[in-house]
Amino acid sequence: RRTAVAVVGAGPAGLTVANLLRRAGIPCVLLERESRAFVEQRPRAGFIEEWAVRGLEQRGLGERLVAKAPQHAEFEFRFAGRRHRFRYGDVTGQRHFVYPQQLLVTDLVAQYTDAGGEAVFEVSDVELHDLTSDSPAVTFRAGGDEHRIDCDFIAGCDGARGVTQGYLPPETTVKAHHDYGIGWLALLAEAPPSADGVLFGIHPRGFGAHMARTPDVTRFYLQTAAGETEADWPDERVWRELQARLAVPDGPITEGRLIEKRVLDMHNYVVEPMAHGRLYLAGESAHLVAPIAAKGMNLALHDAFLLAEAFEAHYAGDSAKLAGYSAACLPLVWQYQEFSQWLSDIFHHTAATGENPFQARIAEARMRRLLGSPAAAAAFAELYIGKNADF
Ligand code: RFL
Repeated sequence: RRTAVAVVGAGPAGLTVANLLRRAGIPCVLLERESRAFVEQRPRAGFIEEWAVRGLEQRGLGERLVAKAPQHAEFEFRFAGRRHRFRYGDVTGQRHFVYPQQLLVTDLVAQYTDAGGEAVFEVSDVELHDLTSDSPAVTFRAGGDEHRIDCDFIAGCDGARGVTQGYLPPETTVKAHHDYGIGWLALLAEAPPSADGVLFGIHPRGFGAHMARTPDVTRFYLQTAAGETEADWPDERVWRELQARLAVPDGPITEGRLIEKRVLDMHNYVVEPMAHGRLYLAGESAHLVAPIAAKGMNLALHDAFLLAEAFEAHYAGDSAKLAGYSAACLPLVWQYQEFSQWLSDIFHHTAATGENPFQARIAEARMRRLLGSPAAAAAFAELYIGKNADF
């Protein structure tokens, strides 16, 4: 069997690439390890930046998202027992769209398959072949049989635990990485939101956050010490810490049944370049950014837009964009990595660590500057809402 582009992974990156290829009339096959039902229910991200929403909309992929997603243009820091409203929409004119990732994935799967796109779910043993030849191939197992697809290109969109990144040769690839040395306990509670949006609690006991998701379900995060697991966090401790870290005199957190409790390992990486031969990586297969600033899915969409455009240009006779694909993606990747790290220093370093308060005082100084200086606030807002400057 032959196609133009084999796309490995049906997350936001792979589904966007596959939809855009389909729309441009470029044949492709989408391969996904999980079932369709599984990917349509996997809860992860929720905040999509306005430029990414408009990018989906302009490409005919954002209609339901724009119609349904609530928009946020402000959040609240809770610091030293007080509320500090931060209205980034006023400064930037842009907003976040709050749309759970599984809804975006559901929309993108439907649009792709309704348009006759070919997808194979529940594949295993994906292997890539002949990447530096003109005709690479993907082999895999599905439905008990072995399959082979010969193609022109492979889009590696299989996320942080996929296989395609492993095909970048170590001699020509650099993997930059950073470990935050802490964890986040990611929680979903069957509880109505306690505020209309995002609350970031900056507290000597560690970071805590609240994110309104739907009228009945709220996401929370708690900073945990390195090595702690879910077993260290019985429900009673979770609620005690959330109430303490997000405390203000007049606003207790509404509690409810915890339906997700998962420690996230807080680390980042970037592989450079994001391509080898006929293989091009997009999304978390190429770069992982811990969910501190809610950047991961936005970057996955950015890559996907650029990769689809580069494939289209190639089939129209111009290969320059494919050659420049990795270099075009990486500047935004590094801006978002840098911003996440800067924010991490504020979020996590106020936690009392041992006897030396140096980092905590630095973090407090940054907080006061952010809240007291309009210039500092504007610079922060620009990065928080994302790609609206040429950096
Ligand atoms: P995905 O979504 O992981 O999709 C990869 C797909 O590839 C499949 N796969 C394979 N398929 C075939 N063969 C193999 N060998 C395969 N191995 C894997 C997987 O099953 C999967 O379907 O990667 P992609 O497309 O790059 O998208 C990245 C985003 O999912 C990710 O960046 C975000 O979820 C990160 N993130 C957030 N990003 C935001 O922009 N805003 C947020 O608010 C936000 N919140 C979050 C988040 C991530 C979280 N977790 C779980 C780490 C909140 C959380 C809790």
